[in-house]
Amino acid sequence: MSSSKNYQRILVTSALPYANGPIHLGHLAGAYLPADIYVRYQRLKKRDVVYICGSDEHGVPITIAAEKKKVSPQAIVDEYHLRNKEAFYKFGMSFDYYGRTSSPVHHRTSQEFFLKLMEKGIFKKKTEKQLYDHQAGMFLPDRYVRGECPVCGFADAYGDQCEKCGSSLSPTDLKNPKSALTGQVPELKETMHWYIPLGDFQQRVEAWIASQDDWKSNVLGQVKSWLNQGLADRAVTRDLSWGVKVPLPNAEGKVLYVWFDAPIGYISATKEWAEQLGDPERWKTYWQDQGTKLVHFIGKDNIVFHCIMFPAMLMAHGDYVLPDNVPANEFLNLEGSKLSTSRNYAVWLDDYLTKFEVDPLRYYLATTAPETKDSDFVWMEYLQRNNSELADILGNFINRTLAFTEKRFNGLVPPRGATDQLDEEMLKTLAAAPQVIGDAIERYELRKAVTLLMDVARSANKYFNDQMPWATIKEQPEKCATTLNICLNICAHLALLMAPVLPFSAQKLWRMLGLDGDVNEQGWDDLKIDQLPPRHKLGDLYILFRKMEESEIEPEIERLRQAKAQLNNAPAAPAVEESPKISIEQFGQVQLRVAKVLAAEKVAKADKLLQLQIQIGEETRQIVAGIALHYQPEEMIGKKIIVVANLQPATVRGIESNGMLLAAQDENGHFALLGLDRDVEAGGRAR
Ligand code: B3M
Ligand code: ZN
Repeated sequence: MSSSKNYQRILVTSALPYANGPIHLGHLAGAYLPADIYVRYQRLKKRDVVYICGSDEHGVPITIAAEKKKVSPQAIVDEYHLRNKEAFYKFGMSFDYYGRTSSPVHHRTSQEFFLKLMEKGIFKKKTEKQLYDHQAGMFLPDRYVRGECPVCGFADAYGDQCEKCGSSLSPTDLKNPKSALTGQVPELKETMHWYIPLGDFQQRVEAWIASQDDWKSNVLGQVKSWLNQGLADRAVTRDLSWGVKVPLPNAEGKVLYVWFDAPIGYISATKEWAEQLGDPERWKTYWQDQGTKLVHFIGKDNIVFHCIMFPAMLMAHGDYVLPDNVPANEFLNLEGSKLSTSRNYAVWLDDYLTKFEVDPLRYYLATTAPETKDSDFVWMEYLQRNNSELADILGNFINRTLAFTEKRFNGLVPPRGATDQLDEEMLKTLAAAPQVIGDAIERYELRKAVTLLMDVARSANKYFNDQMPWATIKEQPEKCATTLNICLNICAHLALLMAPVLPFSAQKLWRMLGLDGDVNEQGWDDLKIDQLPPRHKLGDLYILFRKMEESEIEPEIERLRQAKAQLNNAPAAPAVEESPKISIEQFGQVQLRVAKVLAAEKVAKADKLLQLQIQIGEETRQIVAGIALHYQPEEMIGKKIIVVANLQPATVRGIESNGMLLAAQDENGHFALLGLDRDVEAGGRAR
């Protein structure tokens, strides 16, 4: 294992997805596929590895989803727990155990954890005023309140977190809070809760973080900025009816905060796994013996909980190991826009699986994993990667090798004779591949690992071309036999090397090579260069990676385009190619000018309109602009904007408008004014 510590076993977790909706590609690319590739590799390395995941079934995200659908929280989690578990397995996620936080073992485990911390005197009990919705008759924790983020000003932040800037918040931090249930402005009411004083752990967490020299910089960056702000008390209980009950008398109506119980879900799921094995104490080795390498795979929005809050809880408890690494990923966008579950702008895994194959998706997601920055899922790229890499490089090499053997050697592995320089080079590349690919996986660099895998297939194709077996078969049959012997053994190696990323195709290839058993149970370093001995009989030949047609993905692209258009509340912007081209002269007829806003006011009875007085050079004029939902009159004054100055005058709501300002719209329909990146006099021409 690359980490300098001497570990004897590995415990891998993927974030427990909320069982309040289906799994989409963003989830897979962040916390699931990377973990699965890592775990599959570790199993092939014959390491003792356990992979844990499960449904997060508590918290406000669940109850809000239930309220929306007008069903009970239990009904919501029952539905999505099963649905997500099934979709994950179809996608090849090789969890050793997929638990759920509604299980009795989990409730007991998190209550015991809470009591232990309480007995150790860790918690502070505080009575504070919290937001209360009289109409709904309940307190409004976490996502039950929305309002303006005090850090970045985002208008629609949640009571527990701002999705825009990532800040972790308390409901009372929000400006202009509104109840997510009734839309009412909440009132303040006193309530008592248990708090973990994270400040008491600041030094220990800091020292622990400082000793992590192999963590990803995006993770360390976030953690350090949290630590720099200073850690505050954080409530670990909530006034809610859904969740793990606070195990104390006089705690009616109080449950554990979901971010207190959910990470303990990793522990309870490991307990259930051990029980299922018939070795109920076994979980302890994984959680309590310092020889365990604990790795949490998560998305970036969960960093603070996995790198500060949960470690502090584990430190406070005292019996547990701390994570060795938290290789959090950034976000995956979709066709250039942010994924959004609530707005149905996503590709859902279970829907994908009804139409397409698993491995091409695993491959494309691995090549575009948002390891160091946000990345983008683009259907056309998915198709190209499938066709030009999986089919044309990897698939092609396998197919030409097997087809040639079938035709010229009756499907029997030919013997290897004397080798030349090209043969030796190829064999050397092949012998080195497990180590270089493995090192990349150990470092959580999966994009790199996949590139290295494809490089082996590229070299193999080049080797095939350079050795020209179709020509040597006539004059140098022995050389031809040697070439094919090597190519076939490359195929056996490729099956193994691709197994972590492409487990289904790897196994198909294993069969096509006439090999028994499961490629996923081989040893990463055990394949011999003569894995396929002379006269070994190959299996039946199939096409491993089918080329896809654009027509197959067009409906998907169209659906997303429409979803985007709906978000904008306007017809879809037509693709640029669809508009007729104009000449530079035609464009020159449009007079674009820099203008300075002198005055601005709202237009009565037209909530979208602002009436602006603008200055263009010496001239002052008036325009009416539909930006009032996004800009306040005060903030417009003094701004330099770009206007179309020679537009025919128009009358809007009885007000004359002499020109038009330019603004762009994002996927949520919000305007951004076009401006200047350095100051230019009002009147200046833009072109
Ligand atoms: N359910 C948040 C999420 O799905 C949360 C993760 C829990 S991991 C212990 O983003
Ligand atoms: Zn914010």
